[in-house]
Amino acid sequence: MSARPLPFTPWPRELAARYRAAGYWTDRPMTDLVARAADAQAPAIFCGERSFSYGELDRLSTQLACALYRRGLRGGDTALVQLPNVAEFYLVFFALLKLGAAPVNALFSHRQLELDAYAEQLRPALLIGAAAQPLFRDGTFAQSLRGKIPELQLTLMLGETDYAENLADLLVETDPRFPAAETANNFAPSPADQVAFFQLSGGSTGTPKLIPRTHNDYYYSVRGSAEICRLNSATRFLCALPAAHNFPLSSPGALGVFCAGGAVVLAPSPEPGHCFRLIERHRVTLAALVPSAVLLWLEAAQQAHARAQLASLQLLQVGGASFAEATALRVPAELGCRLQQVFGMAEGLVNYTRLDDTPDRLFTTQGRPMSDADEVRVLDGDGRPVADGATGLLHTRGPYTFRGYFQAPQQNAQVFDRDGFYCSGDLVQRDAGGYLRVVGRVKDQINRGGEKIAAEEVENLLLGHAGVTGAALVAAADARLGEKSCAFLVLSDPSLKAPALRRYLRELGLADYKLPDRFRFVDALPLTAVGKTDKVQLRRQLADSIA
Ligand code: AMP
Ligand code: DBH
Repeated sequence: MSARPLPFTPWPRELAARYRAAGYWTDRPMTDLVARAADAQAPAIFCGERSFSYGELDRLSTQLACALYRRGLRGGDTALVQLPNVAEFYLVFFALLKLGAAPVNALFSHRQLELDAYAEQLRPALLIGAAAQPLFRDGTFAQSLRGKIPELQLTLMLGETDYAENLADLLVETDPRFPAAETANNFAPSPADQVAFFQLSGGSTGTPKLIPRTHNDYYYSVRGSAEICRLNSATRFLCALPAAHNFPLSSPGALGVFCAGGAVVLAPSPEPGHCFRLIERHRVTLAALVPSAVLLWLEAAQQAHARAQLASLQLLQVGGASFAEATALRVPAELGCRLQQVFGMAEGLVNYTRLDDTPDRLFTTQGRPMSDADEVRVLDGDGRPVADGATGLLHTRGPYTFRGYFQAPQQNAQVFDRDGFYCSGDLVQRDAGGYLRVVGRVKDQINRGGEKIAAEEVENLLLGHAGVTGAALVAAADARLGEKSCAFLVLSDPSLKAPALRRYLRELGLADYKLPDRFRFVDALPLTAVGKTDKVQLRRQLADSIA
């Protein structure tokens, strides 16, 4: 039975042929990562007191795929998944890939609003959540989703609830009428040139966007990244950022580690106390952090005993937000490991400093593209290339950069140029060697310690409040997070105060990290010559008032 393929924007035929001929696209599904592991006995995942070998990862994900199949899930279906940093995240991911069902993995910090938006776009047949997430403590939200999404047939929760089957039970479920080996003959991964799963965009528009990623393109980004980072079977990777995020999933992330036969050590968060203990216990060699978490680690490593816990750590990758040179310099000196800067995006392109780069490049650039086939153009506002070293907008296309957001023709028309290059909205400078420096952005987004906030999404919600007549969300510099958010508001109800507005947003179901850190109440918002909110002026006002 062949599944109905999920819609996505394909690469042009000539480019696809070139990517295949060059060996970037291998036409193999990502399930090979577990189904064809070199050493089935080797450990793949450490999660609390549990560990899983490659063989177990393969067997349990097949078993789960069979249990889902028995419950009616089929290839071509989609799934909305929200799990914390636990082994089940990968078991579910591979189970769904084996079935040919495409998940979107929401971040654990996402709430109703984000999950609703993903569900409305994907129409999932399956919802997997965690009882530990406040949203799923009772069945209200799951039920409301079922009401809105008739396609939703099956809800599973990690942990005990009184309204859904426990995911853990399905992992060990056997049914003599449907042996796993036979059941598994009924399904297969989607073809490698089709959608494997959906990645999340940080976004700059009113609704969060989904990024279709194919087996071919994502698998290549993972393989290429693992090679650049020289991963091998001795690699022990600490996954302390949200497991679903593109960085710890694929740059090279957990999937890169599986590619190399190493092991992933899961941490619930980047909190240094716990992470340092895990590093010591599992002899972790590689970790990935956002800049704000590096500051916490540097602080903690001032203690000699804490610093000693890091002895096995060889490489610290830092990315997701701009990383100050002064902090970068402290990494080798104070954490005793090498630094790698990573500038990536869930849409595709990932840049790395290389392990043998000169200190100048290592500390002052965000690296160069992973692949020789990545095409990067740095253009001025009129679409003309700028000189090396000058600031311009990053445009890119390549073997693992997507060609269109899921069902978003208007947005796609804006962010892709005639040649199919994606404009990320980042302002960069490129040197003669192709190394990029990220110096700013034009997209209407706040990068709060690596967590991206689309200004328009929050502004629209604020404007939905009866007492608000004008709203603009802008970034304010912050020593710890890099940026925090400030909402400039024009009120029709002058009695409105910040706590009530925060409560209002939270009750709408907005993720906490998107709640404005500050509010400023003004008589009117400044306008540009064409009548748009003048955010440049608002940011300047804010900087002046803070200084
Ligand atoms: P997203 O689209 O949510 O995957 O976020 C990707 C964006 O994060 C990029 O377009 C950049 O704006 C930002 N970003 C990622 N890595 C870095 C970095 N190393 N330095 C500065 N900005 C970064
Ligand atoms: O911020 C990002 O989205 C990001 C950062 C580093 C990313 O997607 C990646 C590496 O792959």
